[in-house]
Amino acid sequence: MIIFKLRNVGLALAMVLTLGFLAACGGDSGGDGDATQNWRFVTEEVEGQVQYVYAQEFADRMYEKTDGEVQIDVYEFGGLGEETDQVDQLMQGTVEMAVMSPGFTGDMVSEGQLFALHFLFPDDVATTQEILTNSEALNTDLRERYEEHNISPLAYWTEGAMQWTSNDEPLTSPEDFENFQMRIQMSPLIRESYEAYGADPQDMSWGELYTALDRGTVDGQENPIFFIGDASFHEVQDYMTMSNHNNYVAMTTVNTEWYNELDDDIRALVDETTEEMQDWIFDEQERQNEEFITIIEEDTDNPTEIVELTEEERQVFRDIATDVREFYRSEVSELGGEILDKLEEEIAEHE
Ligand code: 6CS
Repeated sequence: MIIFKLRNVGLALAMVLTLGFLAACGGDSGGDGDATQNWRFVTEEVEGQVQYVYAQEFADRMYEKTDGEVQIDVYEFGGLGEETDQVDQLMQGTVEMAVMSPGFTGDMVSEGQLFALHFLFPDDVATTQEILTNSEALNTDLRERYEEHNISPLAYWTEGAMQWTSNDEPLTSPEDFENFQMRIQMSPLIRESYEAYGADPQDMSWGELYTALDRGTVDGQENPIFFIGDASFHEVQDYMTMSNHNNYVAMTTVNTEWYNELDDDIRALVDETTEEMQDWIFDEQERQNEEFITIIEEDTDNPTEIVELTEEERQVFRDIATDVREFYRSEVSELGGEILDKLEEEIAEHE
């Protein structure tokens, strides 16, 4: 088990500063005399990748703002298990914070599956980030649905537009998806989205994906460019189709009970930091996605042909994907698509 702990250096200093901080902010130490707060923040990615650096930056900011009172240990993917284990850990409160992909909560929070809908958000990633940050449908209505499961999404943010990878031929039309073994996250609506194109989706953790692509257990997958490059999926795939069919959305989540019981001043700092991080992580994902397109292009040992979909080709997929929204409304949503309706109105205001 690999656990990355941050800022062990300085812990002693933090302990000394703790009493002073608590006096200043009026907080308490739970009456146990141990004033330092140690939180666990688990991510689905490894060191250097977008989710991990998000958690690291978050931890640094909280440490500074509280003069060392709050120390957050950041765990990379695999440190505490796979993605679905991490969802359980957050719900149970074994970890306090998590960066979570809605795709791994699909069986539990049906409404959260709306992020699986292709061509829902604008093509412009910055506009998508603005919607994710300000949407009432997501930040109030969807949050309430997650809170029924003891998960509070404090923010939603993009890790970039997703692209498809494949072998043999690029994915440019629904015909190319006929019987295509598409790796997906565990969400019934992601499955439906790819079945609508004619594919044969298979869910698995990304930890198994490189080997599965290499052995041909699955034929292809979707992810933002930085992740395709950093996880080396391009090494075992011949084509990357620039489909921009969806954004990879991540959520900054906390255990609801734990969060509600936080000292007011500390909770305000968590909220303030979450808000500040929206612009920071947008720039970071952009930087990493730009960096990795060059890395993939220049990797002559593992050549990847990059294919841009035309607007006409995208329109064929968009038409099919639009029908999947009706499936979400009638078969997936427990609210008849109420949250999706509101989100669509908010998106329309931006277009
Ligand atoms: O494909 C996945 O499952 C992984 N992709 C990203 C961009 N982050 C973590 C996630 O588990």
